Amino acid sequence: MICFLLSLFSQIFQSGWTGVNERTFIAIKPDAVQRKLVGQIIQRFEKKGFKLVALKLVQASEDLLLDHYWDLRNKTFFSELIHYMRSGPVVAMVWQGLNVVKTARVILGETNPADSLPGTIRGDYCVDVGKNVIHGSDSVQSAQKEIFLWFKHGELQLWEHHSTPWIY
Ligand code: DAT
Ligand code: MG
Repeated sequence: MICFLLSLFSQIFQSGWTGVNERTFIAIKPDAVQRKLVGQIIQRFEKKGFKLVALKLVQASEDLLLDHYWDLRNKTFFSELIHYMRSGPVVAMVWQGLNVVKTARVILGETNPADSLPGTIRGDYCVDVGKNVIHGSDSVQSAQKEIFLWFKHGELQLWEHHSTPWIY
């Protein structure tokens, strides 16, 4: 119990940092994995200057997805969304950097690809809101919850980005 509380505190504390240590949860969805878009999507975050602190290929369980999308449980598309997210592996990632939560949402584009500008991931790679290739946390608080849901404490890497002084 004490170990669990210490682990929980440590996770929340680390992922709750702001400034250059802000973190967000990004998931490349099953359609993008199938369509071989993983490399191009990761490259956009790397080129921007954000730091990758965790990455894994996951076949998400129904329980994990119910927790992840709990706020949407009463939406008409909810069961379709869970089915889609279980249709293949997902690339789960944590990215870190200044304003990463907000900036990642800009990089993603709007929820509906039809509203997403060219140059954004959803604007460039998809057409259907039900297959919109990528997830990004919508707030620092959601990011904390989602990182805790998808990753164990030891799966987040603390490392120094050699180009940090050239980015900040
Ligand atoms: P976002 O993923 O941009 O944060 P969201 O949290 O409102 O958007 O919804 C989660 C996912 O649910 C979204 O990426 C795609 C799906 N979705 C949202 N609105 C939908 C709709 N009207 N029809 C079908 N799927 C929808
Ligand atoms: Mg959302």
